[in-house]
Amino acid sequence: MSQPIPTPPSIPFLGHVTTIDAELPVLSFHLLAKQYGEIYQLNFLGTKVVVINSQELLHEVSDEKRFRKIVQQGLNEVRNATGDGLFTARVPQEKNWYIAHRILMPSFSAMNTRNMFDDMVDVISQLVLKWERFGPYHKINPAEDFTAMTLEAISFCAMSHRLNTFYINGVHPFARAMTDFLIESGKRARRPAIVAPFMRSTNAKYQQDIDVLMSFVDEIIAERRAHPTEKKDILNVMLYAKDKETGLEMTEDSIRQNVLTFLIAGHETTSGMLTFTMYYLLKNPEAMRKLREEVDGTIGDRPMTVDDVHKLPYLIAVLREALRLGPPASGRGTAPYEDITLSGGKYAVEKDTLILCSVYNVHRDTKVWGEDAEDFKPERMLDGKFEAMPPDSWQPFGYGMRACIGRPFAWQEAQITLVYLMQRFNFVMADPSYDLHLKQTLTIKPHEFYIRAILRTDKKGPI
Ligand code: MNH
Repeated sequence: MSQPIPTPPSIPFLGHVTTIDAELPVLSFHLLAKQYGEIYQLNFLGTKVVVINSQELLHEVSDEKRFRKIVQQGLNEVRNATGDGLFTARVPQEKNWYIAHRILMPSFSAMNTRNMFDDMVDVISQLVLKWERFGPYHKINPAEDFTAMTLEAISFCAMSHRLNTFYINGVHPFARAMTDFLIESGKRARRPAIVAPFMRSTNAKYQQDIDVLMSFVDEIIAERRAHPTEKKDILNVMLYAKDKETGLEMTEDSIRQNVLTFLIAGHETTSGMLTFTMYYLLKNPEAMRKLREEVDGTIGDRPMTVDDVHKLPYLIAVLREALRLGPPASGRGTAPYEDITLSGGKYAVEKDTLILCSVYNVHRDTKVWGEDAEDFKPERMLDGKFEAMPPDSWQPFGYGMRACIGRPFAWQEAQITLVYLMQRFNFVMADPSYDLHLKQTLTIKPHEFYIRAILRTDKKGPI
């Protein structure tokens, strides 16, 4: 016999809307997991949500025969701009996903990402130069600067379009509109439908932000149509490639929605990963020292090449461990096609029920990661230990056919960035007493975290 899924007390109509912190849902989900364990059930304005928090349960629902990705809540609102683009498409219903997926997968392969190495270095050098020029007394906001860099990288490497984020004052208008759009998308999902129409100025601002985003996208596409290039970048693939299975090209709308999808999905997450990495390295000087030693020993002063990417096991362990404790995409939604039970018949879940997989919590499952799960220890990702973990213990890039298409891109970009930074700088926290707190939009990243970058005098590094 199945037993009821634990559920916290709730209030009529709103259900658990007020149980979950509006600014930091991830933290509420985490605290509830500490109280209720591996599974609990919530109700948002009448919609049932089952939250799962353990590796065992995540492994159980990581099964494409029985479950598919669900675009719900904040992500559903993101569709107001990205429609049935890759990230927000409803599959299997929306056929554009299959066409775009088949056309674009090869462009994001590890092989093709290697071809973007020089363009990535171009962008990363701009960040390095900025930090060098501002000098050791300048308080750096790494989340902001990494966001500028990752946005520039996806725009330049995938679409050969320079936003020149490093050469304008403050945050780029596109990035600003995107952040506001994502935050408001999240809030909309929590607002009762009868309230929404009365939020006139909020709704007007929301539409304005969407217009800013779309007009940038249209500009990028128009520029390419006006000045065609031979370069086989991702924009050209979107504009001219045919799907081998159907012979169809991507529609104009599908191209716009996917350009925007890449700009959104391609930068928030990667900058979050880099910011978390910087935080955990600064909190763990021994890990920082080992990373520096590896970079000095393997690459030293010479410029990094694309082949170095495979020669830095400690660096990879650092990134994996940072993604474990700070997974920028802290959860994903899935649902069963049929009525099912979980945990060997223990819990019954009706078909189409939204299951929120809390990757943030699974990454802290003491059953698989041990009692020191909260500690940053890259060593647990080394020497085959990572590969020997139970399946789906670590899932920062999602699962199955809906998993991240940009993983090789993000991975290579982060590796080059860390190497370049280690070669040139020593880092300190601007406020040594800083302890991690988070900011959540669609993704999570360290909030109000500042550092200083001090040029190394022991080694020059390549100019
Ligand atoms: Mn990415 C899907 C995490 C970098 C483009 N990405 C996903 C999903 C996760 C994810 C998790 C699955 C979400 C879900 O199940 O609802 N992504 C990341 C992380 C990083 C990242 C942690 C960096 C670190 N992503 C990137 C980059 C790009 C990108 C870089 C683009 C260049 N991601 C996507 C796209 C999808 C996606 C597109 C949707 C794939 C699909 O469903 O077809």
